[in-house]
Amino acid sequence: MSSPHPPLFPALAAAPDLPALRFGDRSLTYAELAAAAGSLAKSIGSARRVALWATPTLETAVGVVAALLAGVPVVPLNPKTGERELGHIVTDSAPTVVLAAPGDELPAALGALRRTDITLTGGTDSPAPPHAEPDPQSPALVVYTSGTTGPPKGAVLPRRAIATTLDALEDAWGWTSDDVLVHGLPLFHVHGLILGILGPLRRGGSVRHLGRFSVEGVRHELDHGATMLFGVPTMYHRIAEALPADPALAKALSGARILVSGSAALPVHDHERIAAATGRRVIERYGMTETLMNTSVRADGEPRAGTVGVPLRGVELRLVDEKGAETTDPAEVGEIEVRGPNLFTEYLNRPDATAAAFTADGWFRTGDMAVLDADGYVRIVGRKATDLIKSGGYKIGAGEIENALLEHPGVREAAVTGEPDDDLGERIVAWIVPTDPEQPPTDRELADHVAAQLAPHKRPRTVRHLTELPRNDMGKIMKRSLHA
Ligand code: MCA
Ligand code: AMP
Repeated sequence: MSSPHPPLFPALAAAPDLPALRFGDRSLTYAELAAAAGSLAKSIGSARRVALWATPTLETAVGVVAALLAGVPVVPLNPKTGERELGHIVTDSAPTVVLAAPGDELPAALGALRRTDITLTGGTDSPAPPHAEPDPQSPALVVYTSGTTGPPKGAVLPRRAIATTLDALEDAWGWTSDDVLVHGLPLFHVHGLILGILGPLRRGGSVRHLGRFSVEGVRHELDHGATMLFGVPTMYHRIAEALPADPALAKALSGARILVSGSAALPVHDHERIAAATGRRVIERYGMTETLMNTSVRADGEPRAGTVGVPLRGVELRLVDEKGAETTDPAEVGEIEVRGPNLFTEYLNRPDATAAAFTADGWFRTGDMAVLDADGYVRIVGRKATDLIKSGGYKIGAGEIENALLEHPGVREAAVTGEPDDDLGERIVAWIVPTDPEQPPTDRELADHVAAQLAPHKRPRTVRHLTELPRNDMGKIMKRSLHA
């Protein structure tokens, strides 16, 4: 079947013998990936939407490529998602099939879906992609992301957004088929899955996934041919902490072509410690689930600590004041708005939220506050909503945690805030008024409750007890006075 649109992954057909994916001691060449994903694509071709049990394994990578080849939108699921959150995502996205590695046990919330095992052998028939490349506007992935209140929303990402963002990063980073990426990011978010798996595959290069992040794993892969590292600031913080006692780590990092950080702000202190020990400057890029990548320091540009670089090719970026007018003085703090082919199309089933996210002329409101250096470098200074917490690179809405805490019988009132944390960037703090002050729930009980309902990374790391929450005359909780 011929198609007027170029394929997302030309290397599947063009570079059969080159390595594509490696997870631990299991790997696939492009020909093997084309065969495995191609045959899976045939078996899911009629599905309306598929869910993907996104463990940090080779199967997840094959599953997402198969769905993309089939032109079936795929919803990556965090396998640690708790009952309530998983129930919401499945009801909201209504997949008909769930893709999982053979032997993976799936929770009851997925029981009604047809299960298709992801196998790594493709059978003997044609390894070529079975379907023509779909329309670039058609949905590729639905990725769930937290807001300040309510359950997570599904951002619908079209194929053109993925192609655009990955090609803009090729331009900014000089990313080629010779690059070998190493990372240990989770595979149910944009950073780990789209940049970290689909990125190398679009370039015809390769990726080695660590299964889970470790400083030792990074050192080993950079010592054995890896050229690029992707990580969230927590990972770079752990690298910076390990460097003084680990000269081999410094040597491995100094040999990398490019070290990239994103998902949250990289503290200047960690940036400088890594630069001092390795002679290499970590490059920061700035993105969002809804927009994919917006800006980056360029590989051939000046790596300026504390900035996220300049707008990527094809991305329009401006700062606006509270009234939505473009700031005339770029040195003044304003909200970042972006426009371009890298953007999502909508929040699934949420026309209200979609409409609220865009201006009348199509700019997306990021909620991130920034200033511009005179030469256009973007400096993010904070977020508009204090109720969005970034912990370990994960975006977490205070409201969803408050709702989960309020369901615990030992909690009468609850407020959730983020506090600075050297390792996580921000740590989740729960302020609670116990139902029975004589017998308050333990911190562990509350953390387990949130982990079981929502996800482990949303659990409070600190719990503080109060006799009442500070409220204004309207009864609204005054979060800013909590920390005071
Ligand atoms: C601990 N655990 C629990 C509990 N306590 N499980 C259940 N109940 C509990 N009460 C488990 C955890 O599940 C985990 O299991 C282990 O204990 C340790 O977890 P944790 O303490 O959370 O680990 P951590 O040290 O906090 O993790 C740091 C991290 C992680 C590795 C940096 O935060 C991470 O992977 N962050 C990446 C986030 C990311 O990719 N964001 C991208 C989205 P186990 O050990 O088995 O796992 S942002 C994005 O995509 C945009 C577009 C962008 O710009 O990039
Ligand atoms: P998410 O919705 O999980 O995709 O997270 C997107 C948010 O992460 C953005 O709106 C920013 O607040 C933050 N973010 C991503 N990259 C960076 C970065 N390099 N520096 C500062 N914040 C970042």
